[in-house]
Amino acid sequence: MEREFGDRKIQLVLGDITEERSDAIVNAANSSLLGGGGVDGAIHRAGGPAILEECKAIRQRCGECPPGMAVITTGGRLAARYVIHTVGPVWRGGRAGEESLLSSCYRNSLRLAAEKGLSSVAFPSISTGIYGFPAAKAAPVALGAVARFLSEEERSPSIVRFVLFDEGTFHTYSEALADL
Ligand code: AR6
Repeated sequence: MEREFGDRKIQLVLGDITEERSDAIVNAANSSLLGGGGVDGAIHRAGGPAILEECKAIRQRCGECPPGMAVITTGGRLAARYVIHTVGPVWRGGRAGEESLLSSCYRNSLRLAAEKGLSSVAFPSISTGIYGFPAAKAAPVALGAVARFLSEEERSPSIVRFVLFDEGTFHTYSEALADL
């Protein structure tokens, strides 16, 4: 499933993001940047200790990473050259600015990719696992933020791929992409 936005496109695939060959993959991290469960644990396991070392150095230099923000490190042993770590909002019922923070995650991650001149980036579905953001609400926010960035920013990556881990999430994103 894919949709074009000028000469850029958004693709949706079902799969494991640690196997992605995009220039960068995005991690759904937490503010500590020191690892966790879900996709975060899988990325650190697959990419090895070099990723955590850089995260620790960023922590020492800049402190915690607040929700909505993003930082970039090496991809370590991953096929992807970089990992962009972004911190999604914890779902608190929808009236605590969750949608706007989620949108910032995608925008700030893509801004880092654009600054590095990357041409492909892969995202998981940020916040819809342990952080409890309903996928049906997250999908249009995620896809809308990426589509806006691809349409408006001249130096944006040419391909953004969402690598979705389960069929339910893939289906939800497919419907939201068709409706965008
Ligand atoms: N590839 C792609 N997607 C995956 C993978 C994978 N290998 N593994 C899980 N997912 P979550 P969050 C999906 O919980 O909600 C961590 O402890 C998963 O099915 O990883 O943002 C962090 O340290 C779901 O659809 O991230 C934070 O503390 C999506 O990725 C907290 O979890 C996101 O689920 C962040 O929670």
